[in-house]
Amino acid sequence: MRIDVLSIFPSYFDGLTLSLLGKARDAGILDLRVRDLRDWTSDRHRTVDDTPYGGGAGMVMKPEPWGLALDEIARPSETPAAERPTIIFPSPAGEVFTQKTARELATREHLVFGCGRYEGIDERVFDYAADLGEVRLISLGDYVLNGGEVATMAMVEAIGRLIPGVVGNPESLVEESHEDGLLEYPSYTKPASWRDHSVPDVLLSGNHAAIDAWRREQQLERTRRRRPDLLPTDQSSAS
Ligand code: JFH
Repeated sequence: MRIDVLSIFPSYFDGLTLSLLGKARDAGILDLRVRDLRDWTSDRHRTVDDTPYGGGAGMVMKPEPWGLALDEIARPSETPAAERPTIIFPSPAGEVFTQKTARELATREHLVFGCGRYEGIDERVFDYAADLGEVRLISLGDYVLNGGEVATMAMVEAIGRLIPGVVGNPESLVEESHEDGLLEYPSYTKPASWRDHSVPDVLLSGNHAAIDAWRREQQLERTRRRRPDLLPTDQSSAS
């Protein structure tokens, strides 16, 4: 998979090139390229923002650098049968990113992430990008960040670990693929007693049927308490 990131703060992404995703890159599974949007400016100040038409607070990202960058990065590939890229713009006004989104995006050959700053990007950039590929505006969650970089890092990490050969232990991904939409059961390791807190006896019993039943019960209980929105409602499980 190829992932291009466009940002005015490319050094934000230095952390992504470490550890898990670094291994995928070394193995040639993931080609991650982070580019500075200002490389597509031509004025002395490398300007990427301007005042909003219609007034209002803050600045908006100008379309021209985005257009030139997308022409170079998202243009149709030299490879004849290659897929068009999926072009993702993190946005507080986008569809919410979930594990389902990550699984879907992990099947794509080429992702381009456009990281906005200020109050966002001139709307025409999204229209133009739709001529080059599939455009997705995606929100990391219902809170406002200062720009698209942190959202892009979270998405690249969530997508990257789903690419075959990226996660060290493929068994953990097999387990996730059988996911039931419940929260995880609690995990413990040695010692069996620590600072007056002991590991539940059932986990030391060697009774695997009892362990499976206990874990399932824990998942249900934790989901009911912390994330009741994840449980099927009478409505969604009716008929
Ligand atoms: C981003 C920013 C918009 C104005 C609510 C009402 C008015 C500040 C680019 C993603 C998620 C982001 C995100 C993604 C890209 C950009 C800052 C945008 C407004 C806010 C103020 C610029 C933020 N999940 N949260 N935030 N900003 N809006």
